[in-house]
Amino acid sequence: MKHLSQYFDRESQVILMQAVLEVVSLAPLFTPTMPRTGKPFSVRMTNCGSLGWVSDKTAGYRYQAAHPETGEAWPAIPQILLELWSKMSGYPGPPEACLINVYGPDAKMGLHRDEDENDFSAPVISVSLGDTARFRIGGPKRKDPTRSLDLVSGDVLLLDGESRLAYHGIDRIKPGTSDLPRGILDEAARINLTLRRVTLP
Ligand code: MD6
Ligand code: FE
Repeated sequence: MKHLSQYFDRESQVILMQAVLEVVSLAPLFTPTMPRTGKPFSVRMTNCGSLGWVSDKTAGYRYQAAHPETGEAWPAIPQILLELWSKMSGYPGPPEACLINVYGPDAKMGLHRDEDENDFSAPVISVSLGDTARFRIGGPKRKDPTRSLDLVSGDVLLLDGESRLAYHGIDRIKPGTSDLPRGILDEAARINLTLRRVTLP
């Protein structure tokens, strides 16, 4: 795992937030639900890229080319994120999916692995914006010991190699820890962007 503390400066964070707002205006946030139980996530989501990650009660976790509510194609991945991927990924092809997770002050994300992709040789790269989050990461088994770190606005996290399939999650948000303007997303305490390659090149 690579944790690049404050990789994006304030100016770049503002550019990223504006890009997120533009994506959200074209591809509205939706609330995914858990496979089988239909329990709603506490995080709201949208995507950009040729594929987007979605989940619902009947069809479960998957990638698809269309927004689950509007049926429209996802907007393009912003240039600044394509540049991050080409600098950091070491992967011979562009990312296909950028999942946008929007956390309110009480939202969390349970321990999970990013394992819905067909190509695990590509890293998963994330960018955090807004309030600080307590991130937990363990090993390849759910019961492996974990350690925690804070993800601060502007941080980049890269999971590759052994960490690519490690269990991880967000225990809690620390509300009010960032003054980054959220624009129309005024209820958004924190936003996390994850860039992923889904299919083999
Ligand atoms: C989050 N992040 O930071 C949740 N997954 O809100 C993730 O689930 C994640 O940050 C894979 C790689 C990097 C991540
Ligand atoms: Fe993840």
